[in-house]
Amino acid sequence: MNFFSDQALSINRLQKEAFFPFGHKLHCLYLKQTEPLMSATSDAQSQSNKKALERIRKKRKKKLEAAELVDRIKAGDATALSEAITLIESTHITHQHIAQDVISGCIQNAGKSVRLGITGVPGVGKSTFIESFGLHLIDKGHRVAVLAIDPTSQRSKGSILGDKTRMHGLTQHKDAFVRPSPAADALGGVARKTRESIVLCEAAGFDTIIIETVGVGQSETVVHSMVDFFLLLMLAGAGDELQGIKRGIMEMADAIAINKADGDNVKAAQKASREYKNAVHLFPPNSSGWVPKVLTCSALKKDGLPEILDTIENYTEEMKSQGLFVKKRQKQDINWMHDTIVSELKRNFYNNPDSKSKMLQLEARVKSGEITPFMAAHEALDIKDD
Ligand SMILES: Nc1nc2c(ncn2[C@@H]2O[C@H](COP(=O)(O)OP(=O)(O)O)[C@@H](O)[C@H]2O)c(=O)[nH]1
Ligand SMILES: [Mg+2]
Repeated sequence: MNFFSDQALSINRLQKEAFFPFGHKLHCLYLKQTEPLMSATSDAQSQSNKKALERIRKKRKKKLEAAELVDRIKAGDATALSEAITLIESTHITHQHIAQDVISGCIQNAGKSVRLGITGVPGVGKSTFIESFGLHLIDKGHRVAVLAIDPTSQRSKGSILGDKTRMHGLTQHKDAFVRPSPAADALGGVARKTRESIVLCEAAGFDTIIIETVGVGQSETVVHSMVDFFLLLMLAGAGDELQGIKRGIMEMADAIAINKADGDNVKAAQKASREYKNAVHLFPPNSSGWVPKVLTCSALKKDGLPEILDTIENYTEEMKSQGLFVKKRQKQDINWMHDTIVSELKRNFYNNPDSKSKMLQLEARVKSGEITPFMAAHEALDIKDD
Protein backbone atom coordinates (compact mmCIF):
# COMPACT_ATOMS: atom_id res chain seq x y z
CA MET A 1 0.00 0.00 0.00
CA ASN A 2 1.30 3.39 -0.82
CA PHE A 3 1.15 5.40 2.38
CA PHE A 4 1.09 8.62 0.45
CA SER A 5 -1.99 7.61 -1.47
CA ASP A 6 -4.48 10.22 -2.48
CA GLN A 7 -6.80 9.13 0.24
CA ALA A 8 -4.18 9.29 2.98
CA LEU A 9 -3.22 12.74 1.82
CA SER A 10 -6.74 14.02 1.87
CA ILE A 11 -7.36 12.65 5.37
CA ASN A 12 -4.13 14.08 6.72
CA ARG A 13 -4.74 17.42 5.19
CA LEU A 14 -8.18 17.55 6.65
CA GLN A 15 -6.97 16.55 10.09
CA LYS A 16 -4.20 19.10 10.01
CA GLU A 17 -6.50 21.94 9.21
CA ALA A 18 -9.32 20.87 11.45
CA PHE A 19 -7.63 19.44 14.51
CA PHE A 20 -3.82 19.76 14.37
CA PRO A 21 -2.90 23.37 14.07
CA PHE A 22 0.75 22.54 14.85
CA GLY A 23 1.16 19.80 12.25
CA HIS A 24 2.23 22.18 9.53
CA LYS A 25 5.74 20.80 8.86
CA LEU A 26 4.58 17.25 8.58
CA HIS A 27 1.90 18.30 6.19
CA CYS A 28 4.42 20.04 3.88
CA LEU A 29 6.54 16.91 3.79
CA TYR A 30 3.59 14.87 2.58
CA LEU A 31 2.88 17.40 -0.07
CA LYS A 32 6.39 17.21 -1.44
CA GLN A 33 6.57 13.46 -1.60
CA THR A 34 3.16 12.91 -3.06
CA GLU A 35 3.28 15.63 -5.65
CA PRO A 36 3.55 13.34 -8.69
CA LEU A 37 0.71 11.15 -7.50
CA MET A 38 -1.54 14.04 -6.95
CA SER A 39 -1.33 15.80 -10.23
CA ALA A 40 -4.43 14.29 -11.85
CA THR A 41 -6.82 14.54 -8.96
CA SER A 42 -5.48 17.35 -6.80
CA ASP A 43 -8.11 19.84 -7.87
CA ALA A 44 -10.99 17.53 -7.20
CA GLN A 45 -9.46 16.61 -3.87
CA SER A 46 -8.88 20.09 -2.69
CA GLN A 47 -12.48 20.82 -3.60
CA SER A 48 -13.76 17.89 -1.58
CA ASN A 49 -11.44 18.78 1.32
CA LYS A 50 -12.72 22.32 1.26
CA LYS A 51 -16.28 21.03 1.35
CA ALA A 52 -15.50 18.70 4.27
CA LEU A 53 -13.87 21.56 6.15
CA GLU A 54 -16.81 23.77 5.45
CA ARG A 55 -19.11 21.11 6.86
CA ILE A 56 -17.01 20.85 10.04
CA ARG A 57 -16.95 24.62 10.43
CA LYS A 58 -20.71 24.84 9.92
CA LYS A 59 -21.31 22.09 12.47
CA ARG A 60 -19.12 23.88 15.00
CA LYS A 61 -20.86 27.15 14.30
CA LYS A 62 -24.23 25.50 14.86
CA LYS A 63 -23.04 24.01 18.17
CA LEU A 64 -21.76 27.42 19.27
CA GLU A 65 -24.98 29.09 18.22
CA ALA A 66 -27.05 26.52 20.15
CA ALA A 67 -24.81 26.77 23.25
CA GLU A 68 -25.07 30.54 23.22
CA LEU A 69 -28.86 30.40 22.95
CA VAL A 70 -29.05 27.88 25.82
CA ASP A 71 -26.98 30.19 28.08
CA ARG A 72 -29.11 33.21 27.21
CA ILE A 73 -32.39 31.30 27.70
CA LYS A 74 -31.24 30.03 31.09
CA ALA A 75 -30.42 33.63 32.02
CA GLY A 76 -34.07 34.50 31.28
CA ASP A 77 -33.43 36.42 28.05
CA ALA A 78 -36.84 36.67 26.30
CA THR A 79 -35.27 37.57 22.93
CA ALA A 80 -33.24 34.36 22.98
CA LEU A 81 -36.37 32.42 23.93
CA SER A 82 -38.21 33.95 20.97
CA GLU A 83 -35.33 33.18 18.62
CA ALA A 84 -35.18 29.57 19.79
CA ILE A 85 -38.94 29.10 19.35
CA THR A 86 -38.61 30.50 15.83
CA LEU A 87 -35.99 27.80 15.18
CA ILE A 88 -38.38 25.15 16.55
CA GLU A 89 -41.08 26.41 14.19
CA SER A 90 -38.78 26.59 11.17
CA THR A 91 -38.98 23.92 8.49
CA HIS A 92 -35.34 24.54 7.52
CA ILE A 93 -33.23 21.48 8.38
CA THR A 94 -30.29 23.51 9.78
CA HIS A 95 -32.65 25.42 12.05
CA GLN A 96 -34.21 22.17 13.20
CA HIS A 97 -30.78 20.78 14.14
CA ILE A 98 -29.91 23.89 16.15
CA ALA A 99 -33.36 23.76 17.78
CA GLN A 100 -32.81 20.15 18.88
CA ASP A 101 -29.44 21.08 20.40
CA VAL A 102 -31.05 24.00 22.24
CA ILE A 103 -33.81 21.74 23.60
CA SER A 104 -31.24 19.16 24.79
CA GLY A 105 -29.31 21.94 26.51
CA CYS A 106 -32.46 23.19 28.26
CA ILE A 107 -34.14 19.95 29.24
CA GLN A 108 -32.36 19.67 32.61
CA ASN A 109 -33.71 23.07 33.62
CA ALA A 110 -37.25 22.34 32.46
CA GLY A 111 -40.24 20.81 34.22
CA LYS A 112 -40.44 23.17 37.18
CA SER A 113 -43.72 24.79 36.32
CA VAL A 114 -47.44 24.37 36.41
CA ARG A 115 -48.85 23.91 32.92
CA LEU A 116 -52.40 25.17 32.44
CA GLY A 117 -54.60 24.47 29.46
CA ILE A 118 -57.46 26.89 28.73
CA THR A 119 -60.23 25.87 26.40
CA GLY A 120 -63.75 26.92 25.40
CA VAL A 121 -65.69 27.95 22.31
CA PRO A 122 -64.47 30.98 20.32
CA GLY A 123 -65.74 34.16 21.95
CA VAL A 124 -66.08 32.66 25.44
CA GLY A 125 -63.28 34.96 26.58
CA LYS A 126 -60.14 32.78 26.67
CA SER A 127 -57.72 35.52 25.59
CA THR A 128 -59.33 38.08 27.89
CA PHE A 129 -59.17 35.56 30.73
CA ILE A 130 -55.50 34.78 30.10
CA GLU A 131 -54.68 38.50 30.16
CA SER A 132 -56.47 39.06 33.50
CA PHE A 133 -55.44 35.80 35.10
CA GLY A 134 -51.86 36.09 33.86
CA LEU A 135 -51.53 39.55 35.41
CA HIS A 136 -53.09 38.23 38.62
CA LEU A 137 -50.46 35.47 38.70
CA ILE A 138 -47.68 38.00 38.14
CA ASP A 139 -49.10 40.04 41.05
CA LYS A 140 -48.64 36.94 43.18
CA GLY A 141 -44.98 36.73 42.15
CA HIS A 142 -45.22 34.27 39.27
CA ARG A 143 -43.65 34.47 35.81
CA VAL A 144 -46.08 33.55 33.04
CA ALA A 145 -45.58 32.23 29.51
CA VAL A 146 -48.53 31.99 27.11
CA LEU A 147 -48.54 29.69 24.10
CA ALA A 148 -51.41 28.93 21.74
CA ILE A 149 -52.49 25.89 19.76
CA ASP A 150 -54.31 26.53 16.54
CA PRO A 151 -54.63 23.52 14.26
CA THR A 152 -57.09 25.24 11.93
CA SER A 153 -54.13 27.20 10.53
CA GLN A 154 -56.42 29.37 8.43
CA ARG A 155 -56.31 32.09 11.03
CA SER A 156 -56.53 35.61 9.73
CA LYS A 157 -53.94 38.18 10.70
CA GLY A 158 -56.81 40.09 12.30
CA SER A 159 -57.51 37.46 14.90
CA ILE A 160 -53.84 37.17 15.84
CA LEU A 161 -53.78 40.92 16.29
CA GLY A 162 -57.03 40.65 18.23
CA ASP A 163 -55.39 38.26 20.70
CA LYS A 164 -52.32 40.45 20.99
CA THR A 165 -54.45 43.46 21.87
CA ARG A 166 -56.53 41.45 24.32
CA MET A 167 -53.27 40.43 25.98
CA HIS A 168 -51.76 43.88 25.82
CA GLY A 169 -50.82 44.07 29.51
CA LEU A 170 -49.14 40.67 29.46
CA THR A 171 -47.35 41.30 26.16
CA GLN A 172 -45.79 44.42 27.68
CA HIS A 173 -44.88 42.87 31.04
CA LYS A 174 -41.31 41.87 31.81
CA ASP A 175 -42.50 38.80 33.75
CA ALA A 176 -44.60 37.51 30.87
CA PHE A 177 -43.91 35.94 27.51
CA VAL A 178 -46.68 35.73 24.90
CA ARG A 179 -46.23 33.70 21.76
CA PRO A 180 -49.01 33.40 19.16
CA SER A 181 -49.65 30.00 17.65
CA PRO A 182 -47.19 28.49 15.13
CA ALA A 183 -47.85 28.97 11.43
CA ALA A 184 -49.93 26.64 9.26
CA ASP A 185 -49.22 23.02 10.02
CA ALA A 186 -50.88 19.71 10.77
CA LEU A 187 -52.10 19.32 14.33
CA GLY A 188 -49.32 16.82 15.12
CA GLY A 189 -46.68 19.34 14.08
CA VAL A 190 -48.26 22.13 16.10
CA ALA A 191 -48.40 19.84 19.14
CA ARG A 192 -44.71 18.97 18.86
CA LYS A 193 -43.70 22.60 18.51
CA THR A 194 -45.80 23.61 21.50
CA ARG A 195 -44.40 20.81 23.69
CA GLU A 196 -40.85 21.78 22.76
CA SER A 197 -41.61 25.47 23.37
CA ILE A 198 -42.88 24.57 26.87
CA VAL A 199 -39.45 23.09 27.66
CA LEU A 200 -37.70 26.30 26.60
CA CYS A 201 -40.14 28.57 28.49
CA GLU A 202 -39.54 26.54 31.66
CA ALA A 203 -35.77 26.70 31.23
CA ALA A 204 -36.15 30.49 30.90
CA GLY A 205 -37.67 30.55 34.39
CA PHE A 206 -41.39 30.83 33.63
CA ASP A 207 -43.15 28.94 36.42
CA THR A 208 -46.63 29.03 34.91
CA ILE A 209 -47.21 28.02 31.31
CA ILE A 210 -50.65 28.79 29.90
CA ILE A 211 -51.73 27.11 26.69
CA GLU A 212 -54.76 28.50 24.90
CA THR A 213 -56.66 26.36 22.43
CA VAL A 214 -57.50 28.58 19.52
CA GLY A 215 -59.00 25.98 17.24
CA VAL A 216 -61.96 23.80 18.03
CA GLY A 217 -62.35 20.04 17.78
CA GLN A 218 -59.20 17.99 18.19
CA SER A 219 -57.10 20.71 19.75
CA GLU A 220 -58.67 20.31 23.22
CA THR A 221 -57.47 16.71 23.40
CA VAL A 222 -54.00 17.73 22.28
CA VAL A 223 -53.75 20.51 24.87
CA HIS A 224 -55.11 18.19 27.57
CA SER A 225 -52.29 15.76 26.75
CA MET A 226 -49.60 18.32 27.61
CA VAL A 227 -50.91 20.17 30.67
CA ASP A 228 -51.22 19.52 34.41
CA PHE A 229 -54.52 21.35 34.82
CA PHE A 230 -57.26 21.80 32.25
CA LEU A 231 -59.70 24.70 32.63
CA LEU A 232 -62.85 24.88 30.56
CA LEU A 233 -64.48 28.28 30.15
CA MET A 234 -68.23 28.28 29.48
CA LEU A 235 -71.00 30.80 28.98
CA ALA A 236 -74.32 31.02 30.75
CA GLY A 237 -77.65 31.68 29.14
CA ALA A 238 -76.58 30.72 25.66
CA GLY A 239 -79.56 28.41 25.18
CA ASP A 240 -78.54 24.82 25.62
CA GLU A 241 -76.21 24.65 28.60
CA LEU A 242 -73.95 22.22 26.79
CA GLN A 243 -73.41 24.74 23.96
CA GLY A 244 -71.18 23.17 21.38
CA ILE A 245 -68.84 21.66 23.94
CA LYS A 246 -68.82 17.93 23.70
CA ARG A 247 -69.40 16.00 26.87
CA GLY A 248 -65.99 14.31 26.45
CA ILE A 249 -64.29 17.72 26.73
CA MET A 250 -66.25 18.54 29.87
CA GLU A 251 -65.13 15.25 31.34
CA MET A 252 -61.48 16.17 30.71
CA ALA A 253 -61.79 19.44 32.63
CA ASP A 254 -60.30 19.82 36.12
CA ALA A 255 -62.38 22.96 36.56
CA ILE A 256 -65.21 24.67 34.71
CA ALA A 257 -65.51 28.45 34.99
CA ILE A 258 -68.64 30.22 33.78
CA ASN A 259 -67.18 33.40 32.32
CA LYS A 260 -68.83 36.79 31.72
CA ALA A 261 -70.47 36.62 35.16
CA ASP A 262 -70.90 40.41 35.20
CA GLY A 263 -73.69 42.97 34.74
CA ASP A 264 -77.02 41.44 33.86
CA ASN A 265 -75.40 38.08 33.39
CA VAL A 266 -74.50 37.38 37.04
CA LYS A 267 -77.71 35.55 37.94
CA ALA A 268 -77.66 33.41 34.81
CA ALA A 269 -74.01 32.52 35.50
CA GLN A 270 -74.84 31.43 39.05
CA LYS A 271 -77.74 29.34 37.79
CA ALA A 272 -75.50 27.69 35.17
CA SER A 273 -72.88 27.06 37.84
CA ARG A 274 -75.43 25.15 39.99
CA GLU A 275 -76.46 23.07 37.00
CA TYR A 276 -72.87 22.19 36.08
CA LYS A 277 -72.10 21.32 39.71
CA ASN A 278 -74.84 18.72 39.55
CA ALA A 279 -73.69 17.53 36.13
CA VAL A 280 -70.03 16.92 37.09
CA HIS A 281 -71.08 14.47 39.79
CA LEU A 282 -72.58 12.30 37.09
CA PHE A 283 -69.28 12.10 35.19
CA PRO A 284 -67.24 8.92 35.51
CA PRO A 285 -64.96 9.32 38.56
CA ASN A 286 -61.43 10.51 37.88
CA SER A 287 -58.74 7.97 38.87
CA SER A 288 -57.18 10.59 41.17
CA GLY A 289 -60.46 11.12 43.02
CA TRP A 290 -60.57 14.77 41.95
CA VAL A 291 -64.07 16.06 41.22
CA PRO A 292 -64.02 18.98 38.74
CA LYS A 293 -64.72 22.30 40.44
CA VAL A 294 -67.32 24.66 39.02
CA LEU A 295 -66.87 28.41 39.48
CA THR A 296 -67.99 31.72 38.00
CA CYS A 297 -65.73 34.55 36.87
CA SER A 298 -65.55 37.72 34.85
CA ALA A 299 -62.36 37.96 32.85
CA LEU A 300 -63.34 41.52 31.92
CA LYS A 301 -64.02 42.76 35.48
CA LYS A 302 -61.32 40.52 36.98
CA ASP A 303 -63.82 38.82 39.33
CA GLY A 304 -63.42 35.28 40.60
CA LEU A 305 -59.75 35.02 39.66
CA PRO A 306 -58.34 34.36 43.18
CA GLU A 307 -60.82 31.47 43.58
CA ILE A 308 -59.62 29.94 40.30
CA LEU A 309 -56.00 30.26 41.40
CA ASP A 310 -56.88 28.62 44.76
CA THR A 311 -58.50 25.74 42.90
CA ILE A 312 -55.39 25.22 40.76
CA GLU A 313 -53.12 25.37 43.81
CA ASN A 314 -55.30 22.92 45.76
CA TYR A 315 -55.30 20.59 42.78
CA THR A 316 -51.52 20.61 42.33
CA GLU A 317 -50.93 20.18 46.08
CA GLU A 318 -53.32 17.26 46.23
CA MET A 319 -51.84 15.60 43.14
CA LYS A 320 -48.27 16.13 44.37
CA SER A 321 -49.08 14.68 47.80
CA GLN A 322 -50.39 11.53 46.13
CA GLY A 323 -47.43 11.35 43.72
CA LEU A 324 -49.87 11.76 40.84
CA PHE A 325 -48.48 15.04 39.51
CA VAL A 326 -45.22 13.46 38.36
CA LYS A 327 -46.99 10.28 37.28
CA LYS A 328 -49.28 12.21 34.94
CA ARG A 329 -46.32 13.99 33.32
CA GLN A 330 -44.45 10.72 32.91
CA LYS A 331 -47.50 9.20 31.25
CA GLN A 332 -47.78 12.22 28.94
CA ASP A 333 -44.09 11.89 28.01
CA ILE A 334 -44.43 8.18 27.28
CA ASN A 335 -47.51 8.86 25.14
CA TRP A 336 -45.58 11.58 23.33
CA MET A 337 -42.79 9.12 22.58
CA HIS A 338 -45.26 6.58 21.16
CA ASP A 339 -47.05 9.25 19.13
CA THR A 340 -43.71 10.30 17.66
CA ILE A 341 -42.79 6.71 16.81
CA VAL A 342 -46.11 6.20 15.04
CA SER A 343 -45.85 9.42 13.06
CA GLU A 344 -42.20 8.76 12.11
CA LEU A 345 -42.98 5.21 10.99
CA LYS A 346 -45.87 6.50 8.93
CA ARG A 347 -43.75 9.24 7.40
CA ASN A 348 -40.91 6.85 6.55
CA PHE A 349 -43.30 4.32 5.10
CA TYR A 350 -45.16 6.73 2.82
CA ASN A 351 -41.99 8.59 1.76
CA ASN A 352 -40.28 5.42 0.66
CA PRO A 353 -40.30 5.28 -3.18
CA ASP A 354 -40.81 1.48 -3.09
CA SER A 355 -43.94 1.83 -0.96
CA LYS A 356 -45.30 4.46 -3.34
CA SER A 357 -45.37 2.13 -6.37
CA LYS A 358 -46.47 -0.85 -4.28
CA MET A 359 -49.28 1.28 -2.90
CA LEU A 360 -50.61 2.08 -6.37
CA GLN A 361 -50.75 -1.61 -7.24
CA LEU A 362 -52.43 -2.50 -3.96
CA GLU A 363 -54.97 0.31 -4.34
CA ALA A 364 -55.90 -1.08 -7.78
CA ARG A 365 -56.31 -4.59 -6.36
CA VAL A 366 -58.48 -3.29 -3.49
CA LYS A 367 -60.62 -1.30 -5.94
CA SER A 368 -61.18 -4.34 -8.17
CA GLY A 369 -62.14 -6.41 -5.15
CA GLU A 370 -59.26 -8.85 -5.64
CA ILE A 371 -58.15 -8.46 -2.02
CA THR A 372 -59.64 -6.90 1.11
CA PRO A 373 -58.27 -3.61 2.49
CA PHE A 374 -57.08 -5.56 5.52
CA MET A 375 -55.14 -8.07 3.39
CA ALA A 376 -53.70 -5.21 1.30
CA ALA A 377 -52.47 -3.42 4.41
CA HIS A 378 -50.78 -6.59 5.63
CA GLU A 379 -49.17 -7.11 2.23
CA ALA A 380 -47.99 -3.49 2.17
CA LEU A 381 -46.37 -3.91 5.56
CA ASP A 382 -45.09 -7.36 4.63
CA ILE A 383 -46.87 -8.97 7.58
CA LYS A 384 -47.19 -12.72 7.20
CA ASP A 385 -50.57 -14.03 8.31
CA ASP A 386 -50.42 -17.40 10.12
N1 LIG B 1 -68.89 41.05 29.56
C1 LIG B 1 -67.81 40.31 29.41
N2 LIG B 1 -67.22 40.22 28.19
C2 LIG B 1 -66.12 39.47 28.07
C3 LIG B 1 -65.54 38.78 29.17
N3 LIG B 1 -64.46 38.08 28.73
C4 LIG B 1 -64.35 38.34 27.41
N4 LIG B 1 -65.33 39.17 27.00
C5 LIG B 1 -65.54 39.67 25.64
O1 LIG B 1 -65.83 38.59 24.78
C6 LIG B 1 -65.26 38.79 23.50
C7 LIG B 1 -64.38 37.59 23.11
O2 LIG B 1 -63.29 37.52 23.99
P1 LIG B 1 -61.94 36.72 23.64
O3 LIG B 1 -61.09 36.84 24.85
O4 LIG B 1 -61.37 37.18 22.36
O5 LIG B 1 -62.48 35.25 23.46
P2 LIG B 1 -61.74 33.95 22.88
O6 LIG B 1 -62.15 33.81 21.45
O7 LIG B 1 -62.28 32.81 23.70
O8 LIG B 1 -60.27 34.14 23.05
C8 LIG B 1 -64.49 40.09 23.58
O9 LIG B 1 -65.27 41.12 23.06
C9 LIG B 1 -64.28 40.31 25.07
O10 LIG B 1 -64.18 41.66 25.43
C10 LIG B 1 -66.19 38.93 30.46
O11 LIG B 1 -65.78 38.38 31.48
N5 LIG B 1 -67.30 39.69 30.50
MG1 LIG C 1 -58.55 33.99 21.79
